Amino acid sequence: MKIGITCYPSMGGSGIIATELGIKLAERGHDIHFITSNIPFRIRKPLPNITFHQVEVNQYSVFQYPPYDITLSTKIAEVVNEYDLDLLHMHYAVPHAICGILAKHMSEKDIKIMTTLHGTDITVLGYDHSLKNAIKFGIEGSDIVTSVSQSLADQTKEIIETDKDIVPIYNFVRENEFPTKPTIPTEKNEKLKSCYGIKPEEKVLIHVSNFRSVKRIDTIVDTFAKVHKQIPSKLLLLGDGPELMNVKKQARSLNLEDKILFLGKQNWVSDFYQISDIKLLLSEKESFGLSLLEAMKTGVVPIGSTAGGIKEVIKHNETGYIVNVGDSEAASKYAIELLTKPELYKSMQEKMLTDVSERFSSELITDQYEYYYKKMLEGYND
Ligand code: GMT
Repeated sequence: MKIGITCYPSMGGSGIIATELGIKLAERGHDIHFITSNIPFRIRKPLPNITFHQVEVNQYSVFQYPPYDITLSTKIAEVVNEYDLDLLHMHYAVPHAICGILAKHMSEKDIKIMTTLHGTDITVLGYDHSLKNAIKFGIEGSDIVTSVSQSLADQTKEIIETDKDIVPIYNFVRENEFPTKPTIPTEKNEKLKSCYGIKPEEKVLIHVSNFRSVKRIDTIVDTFAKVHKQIPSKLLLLGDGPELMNVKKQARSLNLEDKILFLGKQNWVSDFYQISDIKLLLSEKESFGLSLLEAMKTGVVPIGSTAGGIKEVIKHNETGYIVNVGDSEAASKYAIELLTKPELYKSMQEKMLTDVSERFSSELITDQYEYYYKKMLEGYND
């Protein structure tokens, strides 16, 4: 198939999934055309069957706001015609689903459109009155709509007030990108720990995000403060965003500045998971939590919150733990239990690795997308 993919190409999870899916599909022989504002950051080298088409927004001085949406739609229509694409896969409802529909009208082809909803496009932007109707239009005008969890599908129907069928297809990681860490500490991992001033006997907790308020990093720091009182440990915080300064302030007020390592944005997080013991994701909104899956595939046991799709990724008491939003008491209790009972940690880790390979394998998820592409081309939903 000849497939056009549009996504935000920077570091967010939606762009990562769009890119990883494009790579998997290209490996299966499909012709993949990324139509984006930049080369997606996970594409590190030229790959057969992948072409990148850059959307360059006109900065004409009359424009108070550069018209990304219009330029993108025009570019998509051009690529559809030039390469005779079979379908478009738009990631993130705003504005991409709407641009897909606009491009279809501009092109000479009755092209099929799949839209994948990723989370904040619904759970944050869906509450914005100035966008809600446009999101509904994008969803209802797409041939197939998928969401990254059942929870997001349910929330979409409620928030956007639509009866459109929404097919949940979980996120995945490409297995080679997140190798499972060896059970015995390796020289390489010990060296990395020492580079960051982490002593061999110290346990490592990790959180990776865009530091927005929905991530509730305050609860992560509170959890760590409680763990640190009982266990020699460090907390790795990877990422950057609006809450960073508040988190630093909180760390200072708890006298934990030298125990919490603020590592900023990192392109390749896999190495940090290799040296981590526990992954924390305690958000108040989270449609899936791709970073959970990345950690779990590496063998890092997760503690998540009850928000959105996290409950679908972690099986409480089996493959990790789930706590209420804001409950640092419960999160620290579970973390201490895991870090002081190696047998418990090991058995949970084993179940987690099996579950990840069974429910979230890159082959399984790519099969699901391929299945719905084919259905769409056969006229499903006409
Ligand atoms: O976390 C964000 O706000 C970024 C957003 C994105 O577009 O990258 O993440 C959303 O999509 C990811 C990929 O499907 C999901 O794993 C994240 O859970 C989701 N974020 C939220 O729902 C808050």
